[in-house]
This record gives sequence, structure tokens and C-alpha cells, in this order.
Amino acid sequence: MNFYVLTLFPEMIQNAVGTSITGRAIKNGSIRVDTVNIRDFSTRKTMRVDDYPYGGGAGMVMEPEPVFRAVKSVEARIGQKPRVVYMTPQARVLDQTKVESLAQEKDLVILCGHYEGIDERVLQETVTDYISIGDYVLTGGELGALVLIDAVSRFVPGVLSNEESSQFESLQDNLLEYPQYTRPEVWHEQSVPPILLSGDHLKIEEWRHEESLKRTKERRPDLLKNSYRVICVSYGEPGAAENGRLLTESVSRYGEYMDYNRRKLQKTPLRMKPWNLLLLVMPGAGGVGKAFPAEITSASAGVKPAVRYDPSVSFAERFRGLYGSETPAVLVGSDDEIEEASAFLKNRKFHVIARISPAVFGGDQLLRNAALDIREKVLHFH
Ligand code: 4GY
Repeated sequence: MNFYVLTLFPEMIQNAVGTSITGRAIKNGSIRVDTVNIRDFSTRKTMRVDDYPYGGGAGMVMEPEPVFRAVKSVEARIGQKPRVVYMTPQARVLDQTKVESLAQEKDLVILCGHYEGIDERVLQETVTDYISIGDYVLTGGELGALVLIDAVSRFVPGVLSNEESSQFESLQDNLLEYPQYTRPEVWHEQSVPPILLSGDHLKIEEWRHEESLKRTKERRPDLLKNSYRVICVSYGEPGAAENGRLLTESVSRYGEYMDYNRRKLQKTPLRMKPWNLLLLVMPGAGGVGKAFPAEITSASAGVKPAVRYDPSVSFAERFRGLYGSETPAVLVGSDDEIEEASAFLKNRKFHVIARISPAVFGGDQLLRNAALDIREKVLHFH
């Protein structure tokens, strides 16, 4: 991924990104960070780029023309119109979903203002996204740009090693991380929670989820209103089950997965809450099945694999126990299946917020984009 930072202080950007994980990512070619000095596009022989504000008032304002030319220089270099982000406190505050969606771009221009800001007219003409890193005022946009580059880079393939992986992060679920421990086992008379030494990965995953919830309630209760529990229900050939689990895991770290080929589940009532999300993966979605990694996660907890699919069981019969209560639902399957399912689910008080073609299981990139799209739609729904 290529970042182009338009700034009056390029060395501030280069010094910071050359260090630590972003430094390693630049060296291994996963990201590039190019700086463009806005001063190089000054229209005056003094090389100044600021002037007094019309209407009076304190401070100086950055002129439109040098900023415009700096943006155009990047467009000319890459041969297309990239997204242009302006770092400003007058914007929605950056969150993990926005970070991940920006990581899908090939090129990203980040515009840093100084003084009292930039002439409004050039912002109107060039900026596609306004982003704030928090409700406080900095002396310039550079620290914001650095925060954005750092957070986005973590989702660019090749930036993090396997151990550093960003695939299963709590913040995706609007939850805080659980507490971490390392050696020694006892420190200042305090022991590591025994469950972490048990070797029981399912129990550990459950414990961590509980700790994440507890911590979020205590420290960031505001996050919980945007937090939801993913419940994936699949039926069909074995590929559908695998794909259901893959999709669940890309949407949520703590998703639950159920195989509705199983007779017992069909009979058990499942009453979903408004803060649940139903992911329904139907038979058409198994065609391009992909082997599921053998890791143990809560999504695959307690599922006995390879229950035979019985196509003679009707949709209404299979899901006779399934009820929503203004619960959002995402359907994956062929057009016909989706049609039938959405009529049924509407009667059961679900709201279908997305219909997805089984083609999403054709590759990692497609799946990731679908997961992002789902997460954005659920946030909108809530
Ligand atoms: N907060 N989030 C921020 C900021 C400085 C005057 C416009 C922020 O992202 N950027 O405070 N930026 C101002 C300084 C010009 C940018």
C-alpha cells in the first residue's frame, strides 16, 4: 500500500515511520510512505504558503493553490484519483472499522494542515474523507497522519508477522482486549489465572471473552451499544459449514457457529436478541468450499463436523425453532434460496440487512470485504 503525505514537515513523517514495525514494513516493501512538501508548490517567490484570514481573526490560513497542486502532483504520478484524507478535529473519530476499510486502498493521500487550517475551497474540491484521531486540537495534522498510517498498516498483508497477526482482534467486536500475562507464574504474590495454565483452549477462549466483556463494561461502557454477538447458522453440503465458520470468524472474534444439518438443533428453540446478528449460510454457499484451518476457536466450539445434509427437509421445518426480535440478518446463498429465506425470516422478526452471493467464498480478499461490509451495515442498523 502507498501512502502519500502532503505536509509542511516531511521529516516529521519520515523519521517516525522509519522506526519499529512500519520501518520494517517499508524495508520489506509491504508499504511505501512518500512525503510531498506543500511548500514546493508555493506560487510566491518567498515560498510562503499561508496568508491572513478573510474576515480577520488570529493566525494564518494555508492558501488553496499550493495544496491543490500538491494533490494533483500525486494524481499525475499514480494516474488515477485516490482517496484524499484530511486530518482534522472537525470529523468523526477514527475507529477500527474505518481503519480496516482504508487498508483496502492501493493508494491513500493524507493531507496535513497547519496554523488555523486550509482554505475551505480546496478542501471541498479535493478531500474525500475527513478524519479525526480524537477530540483535542493538535498543532498540525502530522501526528494524526502518523496514527492513521500506523493503524492502517497493521491490516496490510506482510506488515505483521504471524504472531503479531491482526486477524482476531477484540476491537473488531467493539470490545476491549482481555488481560495478558507472562512469566513468572507468581509475581509480587499474584498468580496468573489458573485457567490460562490449563491447556484447555476452548475454556481459555471463553474466559477471555468474559474478561473482555467485563473490562468493556467497566472502562468503556459506551462501546457496548455498538457491540453485537454473531450467530452463524448454516445448512447444506459440508462446504457450507466450513464457509459459515470462515465468514463468522472474519466478522467477529467471538462468533458462535451452528450446523443446522443437525436434527437436534432444528428442534431446539433459538430466540435471537436485537443485539445478535444472524449469518445464514445456505446450500448454494458450499460449492466453492475451502478447508477450514484446524485452529480451535469459539466459532468451531462444540461442533461435530460432517453431519449429512438432508435436502428433503423444508426451510420452514428446518428453522421451525428460529425466532428473532428485530434481529439483523445476513443471508448467503443463491437468489432463490435468499428469496425464500428472507420471506420466512421477516415473519420471524428478523431484518435482512445484506444479501450475499456464494461467490464471496472464492477468496480471502472477497471474504474480508464482505465481512467489512457486514460490520458496517450492522453498525448502521443499530
Ligand atoms: N484531532 N485529529 C487533528 C488535529 C490539527 C489546524 C487543521 C485531530 O486529526 N487531526 O487536531 N489536527 C489541526 C490544526 C489545521 C488540523
